[in-house]
Amino acid sequence: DSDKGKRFREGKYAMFIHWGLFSQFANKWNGKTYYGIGEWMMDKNMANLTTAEYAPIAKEFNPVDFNAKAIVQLAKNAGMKYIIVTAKHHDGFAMYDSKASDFNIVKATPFKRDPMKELAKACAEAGMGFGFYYSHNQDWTTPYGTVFNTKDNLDPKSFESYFRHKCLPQVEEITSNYGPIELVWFDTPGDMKKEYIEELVAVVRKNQPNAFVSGRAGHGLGDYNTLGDMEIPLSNVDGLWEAVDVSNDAWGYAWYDNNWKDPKEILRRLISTVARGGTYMLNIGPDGRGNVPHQQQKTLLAVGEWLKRYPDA
Ligand code: FUL
Repeated sequence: DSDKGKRFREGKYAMFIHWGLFSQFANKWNGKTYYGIGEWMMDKNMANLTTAEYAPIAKEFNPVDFNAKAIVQLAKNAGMKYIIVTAKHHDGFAMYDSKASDFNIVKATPFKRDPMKELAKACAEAGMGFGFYYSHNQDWTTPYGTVFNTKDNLDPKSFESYFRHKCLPQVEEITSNYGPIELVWFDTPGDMKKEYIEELVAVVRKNQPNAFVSGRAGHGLGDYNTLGDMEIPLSNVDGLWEAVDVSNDAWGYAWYDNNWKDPKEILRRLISTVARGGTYMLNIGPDGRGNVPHQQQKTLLAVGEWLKRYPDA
């Protein structure tokens, strides 16, 4: 009965935050809207952008409305027990002050603040758990001249370089500089070799002995399993597991996405998950100015009101 993964095991309800450069695009580029998951904006099925086309938007990314305390308060009022936020998604852009890569929010944007520091602090003050999403395998941009891109460049030499100079040092950073964290949510391991993942997991164990590692780290090296994106199981699931879900249709902010689920539907999905022994992590997607869509806040708060009627549940 250790403290390891305690909030995951006992809390059962968490906030997921997808926020990054992609939020500034909001699924639109050069006047055209691309429908789909906005954090995949660079992908060939979306706007199909090169690094040279994608990266300059950093100069416009200035989320002055971002308010860490308000987000933590929202999570708290929603009944959630911890927050997992995108430190770096597949686009390779670090949402924190990274020494390992200048392609980050402090060095590459007019904003210049480290919002992850602010969130970590606000969480600590509010007794809210905190942790990071980190895309370890996919990184579609790199500051080292060559483009590491799992979709069309699987050169082992470039992967090794990306891993040594960016991925591993960044996982050191996010597990060393933000206080105690609940978990590191690695994602989409693809064909990544087991030895690499073992190294990453070792860094998490060394710096954060009480943190969980997500099942999507790969090669069965995580502490629990995550179901498919937006999947709520229709039958029982064994072991420690989690469902990850959205309140509209996507993770990252999309200007047009108003397909909001009714709070009752979210409650049904939350209850189905928890009743089968799982943990439910519900996403919010702040926009390019750092605002959480109004309807997303309303949904979370409505669910939170219902949960307050059952304080011991
Ligand atoms: C996926 C990612 O590729 C999506 O962009 C998103 O982050 C989701 C939670 O995991 O597999």
